[in-house]
Amino acid sequence: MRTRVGIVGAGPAGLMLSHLLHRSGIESVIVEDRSRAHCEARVRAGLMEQWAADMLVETGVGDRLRRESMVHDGIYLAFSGALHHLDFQRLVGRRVTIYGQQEVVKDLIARRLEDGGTILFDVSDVSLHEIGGAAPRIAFTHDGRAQIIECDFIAGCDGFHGISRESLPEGALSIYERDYPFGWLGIIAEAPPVADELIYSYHQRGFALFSMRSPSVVRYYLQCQPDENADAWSDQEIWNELEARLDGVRPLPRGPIIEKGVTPMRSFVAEPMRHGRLFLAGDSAHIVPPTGAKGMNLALADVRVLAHALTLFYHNGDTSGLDTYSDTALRRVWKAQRFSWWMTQLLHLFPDANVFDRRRQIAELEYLVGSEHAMASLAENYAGLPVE
Ligand code: FAS
Ligand code: PHB
Repeated sequence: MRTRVGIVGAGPAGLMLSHLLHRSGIESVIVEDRSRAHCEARVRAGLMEQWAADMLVETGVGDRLRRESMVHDGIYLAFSGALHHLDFQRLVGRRVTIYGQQEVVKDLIARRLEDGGTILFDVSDVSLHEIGGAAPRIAFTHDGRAQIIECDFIAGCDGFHGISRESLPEGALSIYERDYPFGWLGIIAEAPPVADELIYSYHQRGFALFSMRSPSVVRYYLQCQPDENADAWSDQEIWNELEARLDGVRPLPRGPIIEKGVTPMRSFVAEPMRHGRLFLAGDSAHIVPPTGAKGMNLALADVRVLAHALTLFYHNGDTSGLDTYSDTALRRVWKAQRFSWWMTQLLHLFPDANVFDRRRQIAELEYLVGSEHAMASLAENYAGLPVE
């Protein structure tokens, strides 16, 4: 097979890149090692920065988002038994959108296929070749047959555990990382929301987060051990613990828990994000702890820059965008890394923390909800810094 841009991975990064390239008349092929059903059912992100939701609408894949998403003016912080609202709309004139990542994936897959795009699901044995040369290739097996995609460029959008980053030679990458001594036990439940917007709770029993997916489906997270066994928790125990940590909030409306799982917490950046004809985008190059709700938004920001760079190249023979892609993407990545680390260290209990650290966290939260400037800084980072 021959195409212009070979894309590995049908997550938000790969699908949005293929969609944006199509709008510029640039052909691409996506290879994905899971089934369509699996990609469309995978529960992940839930919060979109304003520019990201606007991009879906402006590029013609926002009809369902507009009908079914929830737009929030801000978030709540809960600590010391009280709830504090941060009004992003008032503070920085921006809002956030609640729309499940799997809904974004569903909309993009449907649109790519409607537009005649090629997405090969259920591939295996994917490997990359000649990424340093003029004619990179993607080798893989599909329908039991070995196949090759010859292309001009490869976009590695295959997530943290993908093969793109792994396919780089020893020493090609500088790695910056921090693992956190805790994880998140996340649930999806069929129950009405306990509040009209998200609640981030600092509590001496550990962090808790209330989020939602619709007026009848809620998402909660509990700080837990990094190797916590989600199945060891009964639904009752989860609801009781959530109620304890979300004190200051009215009793939680309970309902059947339909999905639960534990997410590790890490900060990770691999630099540079370009190697010859291979461009890394999204979780294949960087991971943030989900406390700042930045993961999917960063993936979309990367491919917005990459699509623009490839359009400059194919339309004007101008390589400046490709040559500056890594630096441009990493400027936003590091700001999101700082914000996500800051939200994580502010709201979680660290095993080695002492009473001084706990009082300092409370003092920082009290400063935050008492200062317009501090709230505005959180608001602009959370709702999304301006895209370049
Ligand atoms: P993805 O991992 O989504 O997609 C990569 C794709 O590549 C997958 O479909 C995978 O199957 C495929 N693939 C992997 N290896 C392959 C191979 N060898 N060959 C072919 N295909 C391959 N982010 C937020 O912004 N807000 C949140 O609220 C939020 N909550 C989160 C909650 C949880 C529980 C988790 C785990 C993450 C959360 N994130 C959140 C982060 C998350 O959304 C990621 O940042 C996002 O999925 C990144 O998108 P991609 O880079 O496209 O990678
Ligand atoms: C979610 O809705 O899944 C969600 C929201 C905010 C976060 C993390 C996850 O910080």
